[in-house]
Amino acid sequence: MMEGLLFLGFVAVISEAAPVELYSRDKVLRLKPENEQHLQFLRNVSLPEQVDFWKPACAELVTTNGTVDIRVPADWVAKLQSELEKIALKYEVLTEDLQILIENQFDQRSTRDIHYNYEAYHSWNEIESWTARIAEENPDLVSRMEIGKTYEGRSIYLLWVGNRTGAEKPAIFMDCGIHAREWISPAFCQWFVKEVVESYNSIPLITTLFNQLDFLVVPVINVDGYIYSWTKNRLWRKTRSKNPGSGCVGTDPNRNFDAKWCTLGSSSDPCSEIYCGPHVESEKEVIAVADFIRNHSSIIKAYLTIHSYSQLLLYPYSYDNSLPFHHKELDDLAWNAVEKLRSLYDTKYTYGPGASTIYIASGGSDDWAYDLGIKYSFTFELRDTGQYGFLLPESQIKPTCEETMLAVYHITHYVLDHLY
Ligand code: 0X9
Ligand code: ZN
Ligand code: ZN
Repeated sequence: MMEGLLFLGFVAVISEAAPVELYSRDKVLRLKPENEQHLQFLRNVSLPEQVDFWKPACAELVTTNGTVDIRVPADWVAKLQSELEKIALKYEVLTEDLQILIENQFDQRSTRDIHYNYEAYHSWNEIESWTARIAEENPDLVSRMEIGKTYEGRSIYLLWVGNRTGAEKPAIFMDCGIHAREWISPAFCQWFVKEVVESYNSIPLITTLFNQLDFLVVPVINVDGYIYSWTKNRLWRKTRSKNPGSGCVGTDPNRNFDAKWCTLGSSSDPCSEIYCGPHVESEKEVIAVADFIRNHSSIIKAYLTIHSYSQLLLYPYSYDNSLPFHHKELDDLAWNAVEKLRSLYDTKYTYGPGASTIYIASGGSDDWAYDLGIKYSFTFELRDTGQYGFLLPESQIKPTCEETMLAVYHITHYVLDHLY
């Protein structure tokens, strides 16, 4: 049976081709707006419709204190470059040909070994069968449950990881794959579960840890979007729900939570990358996660949500500039966590409240979880800082996951020492 499963997995892998050529000769530019005129330009019609914002995800979120990464369609590059020069808006070219970068990522996918390969990105089929297998192979430590279905009817799984002591234990909730194109995120959730399972049996410290708490891990929330990013458009972000009366598809799940929903830093335009949806929790994927957390809020002591890219560790609030009641404690904890992370490969993270560290954006899961009463609520933005962006090469999966583990373990130990 096992052999059969693995073989099927293999067949599925080799039949996966790179998505259609949407991005031939498109460039990714990093802009450095320095004044109001620059911001005006970026928010303005002088940008072609098809330009998309990588970081931040939308023109409305651009500020003067940061940089902006945008994708520019091939036939617009020359025109845009001359306009940028006219107003002296400085930029650098991050990517010369986006399609080549995308195709390289598909071509260079490492070959599977007989065991599961944690240093490769995996399709949803592979991840789904992995969730079944890891639970099957570790019946004492991992159980899989379905917490809901996606818009297109697929299962959203949660892995309940922890030694069954019989007693009710505090838990840390972690989700990955809210945004479809951030592939390193599901890869981290898989790495995390693997690491925990392996070290449970070999490292006494970890054994003790798992007698005291559980991890609740959702490897991919936005399954429909994730599949779409594998098959149709590598840079898809949102869900795949249809918007009545609009040709544009999808809602940004991280603008759809009940946290000052659809106010600042989100859009009511279904065509926007940061569309908040028709109402709070309109997305089945968001309901699934929010319902699960509400139903287990007495045991969930920390909420971690994994995104990419930018190398940030964010705590509330993002919905406005106010600071959470526990901001001093969260700030210290974040500082220590990024120090641990940096100790391995010297990867530098910035940390702080979302609004002042990245941008104001309402309707996010971290703010919602915090306001529900989960004190330790963090958003991770994993590697890199823009060289590859969402197209982080597979060769960076291992170091990224290893260093991130240190931060997550640090938070875990802290939470255990500060139960509330
Ligand atoms: O904008 C987001 O949703 C996150 N960045 S990403 O590039 N991965 O899309 C940041 C989320 C920070 N938290 C909130 N805005 N609540
Ligand atoms: Zn609805
Ligand atoms: Zn994201």
